[in-house]
Formats: sequence, C-alpha cells, structure tokens
Amino acid sequence: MGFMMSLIKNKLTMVLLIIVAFSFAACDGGKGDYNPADEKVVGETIAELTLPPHVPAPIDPHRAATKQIVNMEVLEHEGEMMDGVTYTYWTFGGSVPGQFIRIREGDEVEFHLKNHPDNKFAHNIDLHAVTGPGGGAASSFTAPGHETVFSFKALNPGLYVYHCATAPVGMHIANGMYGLILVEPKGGLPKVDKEYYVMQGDFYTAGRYGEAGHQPFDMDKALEENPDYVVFNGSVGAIAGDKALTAKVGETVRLYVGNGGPNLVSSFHVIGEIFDEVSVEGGDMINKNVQTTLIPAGGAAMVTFKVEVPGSLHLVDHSIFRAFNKGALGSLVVTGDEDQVIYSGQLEDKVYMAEGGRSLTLPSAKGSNEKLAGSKAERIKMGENVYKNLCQACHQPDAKGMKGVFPPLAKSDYFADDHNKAISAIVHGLSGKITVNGEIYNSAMPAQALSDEEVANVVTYLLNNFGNKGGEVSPDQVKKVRASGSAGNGGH
Ligand code: HEC
Ligand SMILES: [Cu+2]
Repeated sequence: MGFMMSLIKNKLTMVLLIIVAFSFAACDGGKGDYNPADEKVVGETIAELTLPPHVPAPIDPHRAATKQIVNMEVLEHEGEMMDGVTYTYWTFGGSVPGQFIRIREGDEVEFHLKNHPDNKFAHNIDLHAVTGPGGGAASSFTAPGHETVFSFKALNPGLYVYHCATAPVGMHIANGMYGLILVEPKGGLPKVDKEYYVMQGDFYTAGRYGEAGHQPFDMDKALEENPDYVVFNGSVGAIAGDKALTAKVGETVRLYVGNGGPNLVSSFHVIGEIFDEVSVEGGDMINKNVQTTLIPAGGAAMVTFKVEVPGSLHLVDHSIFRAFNKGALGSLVVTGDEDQVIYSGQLEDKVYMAEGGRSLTLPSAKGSNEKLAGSKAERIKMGENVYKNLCQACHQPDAKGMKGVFPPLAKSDYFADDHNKAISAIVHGLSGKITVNGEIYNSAMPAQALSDEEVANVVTYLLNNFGNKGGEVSPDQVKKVRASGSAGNGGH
C-alpha cells in the first residue's frame, strides 16, 4: 500500500514537472512571449547603409519596430584588385562587400533594388535574413535600368549574408555580389567601443596573382575552386597599410565577419589576439576564448575581443598560403601604452651555446672548401640560388615584396645608390621605419646566416635583376660592412 502511494506521488511530481517544463518552453528562453512576427511596426525611415569597413550606428535599444526602406543600387565597374591589377566588379552599392544593412528583429524592410542603366546584366538579391522564396531572389530580378520592390519582416536575429542569385549564380558572386545584413535582437547587442565590417571572398582571374593589367573572370579556375586571389573587402590590402582598422588599448572591438565565397571556407584568425567571444555562425550560440573560427561560404560570425597591448594585429585566413600569397591579410593597428606584464616584447637576444659547447655565430666564411665565384656571371648564378632558397619567401619570387609587409627589392631606391645598405640589411638585419619607393615599411628583417661570399653573390644577383641598375659586390666589401655596423635602421 505504502509502495502504491509513493508511486502515485511520484507520478504527480512527474506531471507537475512536465507542466513546469512546458510553460518554460513557451517562454522562449526568457524573452517572455515576444514574437517578432506579431510586433506592430511604428513609422518608417530610410535605412542608413555603409561601405566597408564601416557599419551603421547601433540601434537604440528602445526604438520600436519600424518600417525600414533600403535603397540599394547595383553597379558594375572596374576596380583595383591590387597595385597594377584591375578587375570588373559587380557590386551592391559600389563596394565589395556590398553596403552593410543594420536592422532589428520585428522591423519590416521595404527593399528597393535598382539596377543602374549603364550595367550590362540583370541581377537580384537573396538575403539569408529573409523568410520567403529565394530569400527575396524570386521577387527581385531586375534588368538594367529597372527598380524592383519587395518587403519582408525580420523574424530571426543574427548576422546574415546577402548575395546575388542570378544565373550563373557562381559568377555573380565571384564578381563580388555579396554583403552582410545584421538583424539585432530586440534590446540590442552588448555595447562595444569599435565595430568593423570585414568580408572574405575568393577571385578567379585569367592571369596569376599579381599579373599586371586588366584581368577577366576565369570560369575554369572557378570550377576547379582554385582562386588566384583570396582577399578581405574585395582587394589585396583593402584593410592594410594606411587603410588598416584602428583601435586604442583598452577598447573592445567587434568584427562582423562574413564569407562571400563563392567557394572557399575561411579559417578566420587574428594574429596576436584571442577572440573573447564568437557568435558562432552569426547566431545565438556564444563560444568563448577562441583562436580561429570557421566561417562557411555564405556564412558569417561576430567576433569580439578587448585589445590590451599596442601593436599591429593581422587578420588572416589561417589556410595560410591564402594570407601570404593570395592576399587574405589585413591589419588592426592598436595604439596606446605598453603593458609589459601582458606582453614583454623581446627581452634578450643572446648567443646560444648548444650542448657540447659549439657556439653558433653568424658565419663570415663557410670554411676552406666553400666554392667561390669565378666571374661576375657565376656570382649572379650562385646568388640566384641564395635568393630562391632564402629571400623570396618574404620578398616574393618577383622581388616586388608585399605591400605594407615586405619591401620590394625590384627597382628598390633604398640601396640603388649605396649597396652597403643592402649588405647591412642582410648581415646585421634591419628593423624600424624605412621608405622604399615612396612606401613606408616598419617591420623587421632578421640577420641572415650567410657567408661573405654568399652575401656578395645574392646582392650582385639583385643588382643585375628585377629592373635594378647593375653592379657587383665583392666578399671583401661585405666583410667591411660586417665589421663596421650594427643591427637596426640603416637609414640613420
Ligand atoms: C623573414 C622575412 C625576410 C627574409 C627571409 C628576408 N627579408 Fe629582407 N626584409 C624583410 C623586411 C620585413 C624588411 C624591411 C625591414 C624594415 O621595415 O625595417 C626587409 C628589408 C630588406 C632590404 C632593404 C629594403 C629594400 O627593399 O631594399 C633589403 C635590401 C633586403 N631586405 C634584402 C634581403 C635579401 C637579399 C634577403 C635574402 C638573403 C632577404 N632580404 C631576406 C624581410 C625579409
Ligand atoms: Cu548579379
């Protein structure tokens, strides 16, 4: 009998628990019974759209759901993929990625897609934030010289990709037709100090990376998913050098990061930072303390981090050849005071004695069996080997360097009139601000462990290649420079 009673009691508890669980589920995780689909819109405004890397101001957490009028114009125009390389971009609003749209859940968007009369192709738009056929594509097919209008209600908060979905879809996306729309949750996102808009894309050109001139789209490479360029914000260096993103020590930065593809998945990473928070795939799930976050093609993520020390942080796709050889490299320059507890900087660089006592000093000679060049032609030939084994990893096979990172050795005015400056960079290393062909570099080149003979060879090779003025350097000259100077900036 007692047993039966306790069974009934347990059953009662079960039923009660189920009722409680159900009423919690109906509450939708603490949002009360808010349903954006039912929220009435109050008034209408023209939505502010911004060009990358900027985003519109955060939405006032108290503003009611509103009718937002989005006016977006498609423009097909020529732009710079990198110095000396042009490409015909197809754009939403004139930029790659397209203009950033910022609304809140419950807003009703009246979308006006305008196709400029000078354009050659029809376009449409598929916004991943839309609940409806084709994400709007079915209602927005727009011929040049036309404007179409459709509307949608934003039902789900999050960061969403939009893109053109006109056939051939891959080609429209490959030409730059993608961007981001942020749907803020009711009540807004947590406040931060700086917000930026960064979007990766892969590009397929007839010429290889860096090949000068106007480069048409290459369908075969696109099919093989073998891009020549993988870039942030539409071109090499779009957020580097004097266009780098900026922040001050102590500030919290949020990056709205998208991936337009069309093909590649991004392993998004910021060198020298840890993401305090990532909204995984742009949705509600927050992951903490993340080094690298995957951003699928046609996907996005919000990453947030506080910058604690000054310096240059580098945004990369950590599929790392893309960063250093195809353009997926950007910078966030942080200014402010050092904090040597968080990051000390280099404390020491001293000679390391390997076990057994062999001291490792930079060689001035490779010993008596080192092969010496017998003629200038031979010196150049031997120098070419040194260049290919050592220098081209940074200065690039064409010696043109990498904008803002590695200075060019091709037609370099830095050592044109003083070969000792090139020798010194190699034997002592070089760091600090230098100007090469009008561009400022502020980086560091480590001293290279080469013999006097090898340095003479590689400098002579440089002088007689890559559009430099010619000449020859002897091992004796290298020996003198090695004996005289110290590491640092050869310019002072
Ligand atoms: C690890 C990358 C790296 C390697 C390897 C490297 N360099 Fe550099 N080099 C740099 C950087 C970075 C600078 C600019 C330093 C600065 O900003 O002060 C530079 C500067 C120079 C300069 C002076 C600036 C100019 O453009 O004329 C010369 C000359 C030079 N390097 C030659 C060489 C040669 C020759 C080799 C191979 C023996 C070599 N470097 C290997 C990174 C490298
Ligand atoms: Cu299109």
